Amino acid sequence: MRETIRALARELGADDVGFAAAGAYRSPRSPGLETILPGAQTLVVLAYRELSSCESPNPQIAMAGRLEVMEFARSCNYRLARHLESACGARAVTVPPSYPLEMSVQTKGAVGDVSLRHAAVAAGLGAFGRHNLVIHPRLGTRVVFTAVLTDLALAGDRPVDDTLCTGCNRCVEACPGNALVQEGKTDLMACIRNSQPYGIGAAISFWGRYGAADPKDRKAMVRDPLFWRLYQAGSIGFQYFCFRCMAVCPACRGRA
Ligand code: B12
Repeated sequence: MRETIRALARELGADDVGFAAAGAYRSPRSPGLETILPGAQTLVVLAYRELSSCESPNPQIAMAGRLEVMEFARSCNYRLARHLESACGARAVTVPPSYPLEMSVQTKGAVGDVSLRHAAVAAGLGAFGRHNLVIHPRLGTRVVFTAVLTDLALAGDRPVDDTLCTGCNRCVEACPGNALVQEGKTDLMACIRNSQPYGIGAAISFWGRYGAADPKDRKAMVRDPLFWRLYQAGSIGFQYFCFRCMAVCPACRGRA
């Protein structure tokens, strides 16, 4: 059954598929899988190649590439989960590539209900690199993950044990926010400030200033490109303006 599921996911368009038994998924800061799907047994983790869009100096084009892969991956997630339910008699829930997320000041923004990096590592789809991203043995760092969580018990894949990161430090040097200086820990606020200039922080600050402004200044504020960007972000969702740590990573490039 494992190989049928793997073949279906590949047919749907996933570049790679791995299985992790629920017990092999270790993400200390994440909620237990049981709280997401009672009786959860297996994470089917899917990997998708990120396009060269992530190299584009044009932020709209770079983000469009991400939106495309997320839309594609979401559709595959749904189809795979449907198959697990209808053909295998299992219960299945989909794990989104990004939002919706639990969001609060305490979590410094947003925390995924399932850590897809830890899920990918547990499913044998890669290993952590210096940039705290997961490097896939063939796709390198340019890879986006999703998962389907199911109560179907399936054997897990073996974790990748070799170090895929070459330690070249290009990600650290290229990070415009200096968010990767400390090894093994991304400075989340430094990353977000730089990579999401029209994210929640910018919105809170804008609306705070708007509330305190007089009517004449308010008129000028809503004509400012900042407001137009914030408006657009409201319909797009999280919008990244930086892909540097992914784009500069030389690991496994050319093997895709
Ligand atoms: C929210 C989020 C962010 C937020 C984080 C905010 C926050 N408060 O956490 C911000 C905006 C910072 C962010 C940035 C980026 N993100 Co992001 N993000 C997510 C998201 C949606 C949830 C992450 C989360 O909450 N995890 C929960 C915590 C508990 O788990 P974790 O973050 O995976 O684990 C960390 C720690 O546990 C610790 N850790 C624990 N054990 C170990 C062991 C080792 C050896 C190491 C080194 C670290 C480590 O380090 C981990 C990595 O920082 C995930 C998707 C998902 N659902 O997982 C994508 C995701 C992690 N992001 C991704 C990407 C690509 C990015 C960016 C490159 C932005 C972009 N342009 O796409 C940057 C990279 C920053 C970096 N180099 O670290 C990809 C990573 C793919 C990959 N190849 O690994 C993911 C998996 C999305 C996806 N569907 O593929 N992200």
